[in-house]
Amino acid sequence: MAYETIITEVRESVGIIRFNRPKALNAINAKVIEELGLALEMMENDSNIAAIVLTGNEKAFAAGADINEMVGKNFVELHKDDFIKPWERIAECRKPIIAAVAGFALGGGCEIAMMCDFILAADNAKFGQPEILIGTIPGAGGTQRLTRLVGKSKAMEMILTGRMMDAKEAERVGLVSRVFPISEYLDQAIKTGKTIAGLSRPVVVIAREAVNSAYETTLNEGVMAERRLFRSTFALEDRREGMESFLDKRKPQFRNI
Ligand code: DAK
Repeated sequence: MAYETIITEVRESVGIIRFNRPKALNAINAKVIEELGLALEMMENDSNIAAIVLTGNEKAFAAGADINEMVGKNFVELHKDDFIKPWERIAECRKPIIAAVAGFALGGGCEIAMMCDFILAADNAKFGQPEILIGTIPGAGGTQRLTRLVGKSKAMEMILTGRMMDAKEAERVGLVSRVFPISEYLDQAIKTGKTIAGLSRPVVVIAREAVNSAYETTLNEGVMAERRLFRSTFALEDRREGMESFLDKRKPQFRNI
């Protein structure tokens, strides 16, 4: 399918979605969100795809929501249009999704990266929630996800000042899982996607659900949920194959059942 604002590609079992508004540093307008939703839907329904990489270009992952589109909006319109719902689509993705970030990931760009399962960054990446500098606050989960990821002090400082964080700092505080040279970050993200794609798909789904429950529950509830999910892997042939192949000293042949 041809899109206007994104480019999609499939490499083996990894779907790749690139933001493609380079002149506007990949600023995210309604069309981007619409097309991103369609591409995710298509990749979720494609049984050849087991993991997704979401990326931009070397200058920008995305420099935020498109300010041209937001400038004329008023309170009633935002309420009426339910502006937030289509953005949350990324957080609801049913397959593992990796953000591969180079350059600017600001405002809504940073928020979209944080909706992904994890973030791999290039060494030139810059993260920030600069909404305060244009008279507003994060609106796509930034005050919540950034705070959970990096803690109150760092999140509050960034959100109150609009300061950008470089890749090194982002890795140190846990916003980013790994940093690579700019020449490697995308290949590394795709390679990571392929690694995940080579594992048992139902077990990957169960593992994601267990980690994600850490955001929504008390520790005790989360540990109980993990226990139930752990037990559920014992209903899978892939669990038996994984353990037996280890004991047989051979590579597992997962069949996703
Ligand atoms: N929107 C529109 N255009 C943008 C843009 C943006 N966010 N960011 C950059 N551009 C455009 C610039 O206007 C410029 O266009 P031309 O003048 O060439 O036509 C072009 O990209 C290149 O930008 P610069 O000339 O400024 O490039 P520099 O390298 O000098 O600076 C920069 C790069 C990233 C530091 C700077 O462009 C910048 O500060 N950009 C704005 C960053 C920002 O404020 N981002 C936060 C936007 S607010 C919600 C969902 C999401 C959101 C809210 C609610 N709901 C679902 C409820 C999100 C809000 C936001 O993200």
